[in-house]
Amino acid sequence: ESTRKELIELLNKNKGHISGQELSNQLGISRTAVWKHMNELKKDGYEIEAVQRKGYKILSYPDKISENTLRWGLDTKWMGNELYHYDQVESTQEIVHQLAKQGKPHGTVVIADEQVKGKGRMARNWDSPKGKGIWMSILLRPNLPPLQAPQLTLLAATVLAKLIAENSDLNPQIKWPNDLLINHKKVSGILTEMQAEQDTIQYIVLGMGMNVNQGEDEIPEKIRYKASSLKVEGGHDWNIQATIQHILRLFERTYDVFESQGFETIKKEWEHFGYKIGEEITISTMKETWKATLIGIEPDGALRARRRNGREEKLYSAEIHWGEGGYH
Ligand code: BTX
Repeated sequence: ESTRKELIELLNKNKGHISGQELSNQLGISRTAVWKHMNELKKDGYEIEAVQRKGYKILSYPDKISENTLRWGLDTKWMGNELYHYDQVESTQEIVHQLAKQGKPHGTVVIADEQVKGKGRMARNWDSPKGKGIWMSILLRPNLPPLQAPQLTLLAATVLAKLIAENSDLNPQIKWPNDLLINHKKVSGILTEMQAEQDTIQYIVLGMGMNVNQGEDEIPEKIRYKASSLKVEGGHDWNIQATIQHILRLFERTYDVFESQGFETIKKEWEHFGYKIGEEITISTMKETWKATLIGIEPDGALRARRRNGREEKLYSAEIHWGEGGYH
């Protein structure tokens, strides 16, 4: 198992072909053993080219997502340098919390094909069916005061919205603070969990869930009226593996901009995708529910809304809904 992993890594590192002899030297196994491993890889769906006197080269990876396939061609600086993939987990959030406590670095990523106890906010659940979406958590160790942590949620939402807008005709919108909607239905949610001590953030676990290839009947009936997937809205399947890599790249780039220039650039992008900006909605806080017009977000990421009596308020935590019967 570990030889196989090393073998894939060697093949990965090499842009051209790598000879059987070289592989046998580096791995400390016989050339026959190398050859046997190659056959195993082919059986698993790797397409491997063997050229006389030049050696082996991976032409393509199996469809099945794995740590190797995710790392292949991932040209990021810090995002996903440590990357873990699981077939099934309770929640990727919990795994990243554990990894954080073990001291894993900023940019550590955990991805699962399926979550059996996917978490939403406030102990709600997040439906994460096998192989149908992106269920991923990222460990961040930002140098920020805890009060600014919500900016990272907005940043993540902006990244996902940009990704969809750049790769389809769909029109993603961000519902403050953390939902991504297409045609008024939720396709993605973000869960930011913070471990802080007094005025420093120890770490943040940023969870992103995105419904990708569910057909309409694969979305739980209970939430079908308000939830959707990229496939349902766009009419075709997406390559989950490529999309994950794309998110990691775009996230890294956006985060680097955020780190060097502050929230201002992100704020503009967020507002470009902002849902119901300028429209009247209903806001619920712990204390009350009221009608308001959404104005936009503040330089620190808080929501700005205007009451019917004209008074403006700045909100750090609230639920927004609209239409009959509410929504969340
Ligand atoms: P949220 O609390 O805003 O949304 C949860 C609510 O959304 C649920 O109560 C339900 O009504 C609805 N819902 C549940 N599943 C889905 C779904 N697949 N698509 C659309 N609507 C749904 C949003 O919480 C934050 C979700 C974060 C999920 C990621 S996945 C990776 C990481 N691991 C983990 O356990 N959570 C995060």
